[in-house]
Amino acid sequence: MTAAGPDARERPAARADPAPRRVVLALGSNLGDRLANLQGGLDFLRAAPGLSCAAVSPVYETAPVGGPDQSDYLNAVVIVTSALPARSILDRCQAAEAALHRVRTQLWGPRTLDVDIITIGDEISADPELTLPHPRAHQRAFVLAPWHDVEPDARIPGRGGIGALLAAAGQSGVRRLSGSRLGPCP
Ligand code: A4P
Ligand code: MG
Repeated sequence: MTAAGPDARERPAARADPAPRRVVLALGSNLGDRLANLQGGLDFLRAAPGLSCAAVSPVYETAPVGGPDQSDYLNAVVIVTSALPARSILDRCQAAEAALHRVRTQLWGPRTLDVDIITIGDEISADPELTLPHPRAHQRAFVLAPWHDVEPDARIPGRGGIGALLAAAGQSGVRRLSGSRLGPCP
């Protein structure tokens, strides 16, 4: 009997590593040095175990949507691949926010860094701790416009193609910053 023989054949399929999925992350900042905060978030996510950076969008300056009176945001979208379960991906996003000294005082209030998970492959979840796809992303030009720049044919499960969603949302209040870019990624 060889070491790899019967043991290998009997190994249950469930032990196989799950296939990596495409994960779309939306980064936003409207406190402090906004561009440095987005770059810090990207650097943190690139270094996080289990995440591989696949693409990063241009940076947009965007008028705040909802929440209290607050200053304009910089927003960008980062696409990573990961075989991690959704909850572990959320943990890494929240660790990135904490590393950038995010303080939660007010829902939808100003923040040094917000990292929202927009989609994880085709996963659907109604869990308030991690709702997938993100429940408001399909209406938000500050997510759709940067995402569309790097993945024009992408879709939000249950909502449709992001080109049509962006056309419906309109682009008022969002402006691509030609002079500011994040990088590198991958
Ligand atoms: N949570 C549930 N689903 C998710 C998900 N898909 N991704 C939970 C990330 N988190 C998710 O989030 C509150 C809770 O949502 C978390 O505990 C998490 O478990 P939070 O980041 O603590 O608070 P928040 O960001 O103030 O709330 P929320 O509901 O995530 O707000 P949004 O929808 O992110 O809106 N305007 C412009 N121009 N640009 C912006 O980036 N962002 C917001 C925040 C409002 N207006 C904006 C922007
Ligand atoms: Mg958030």
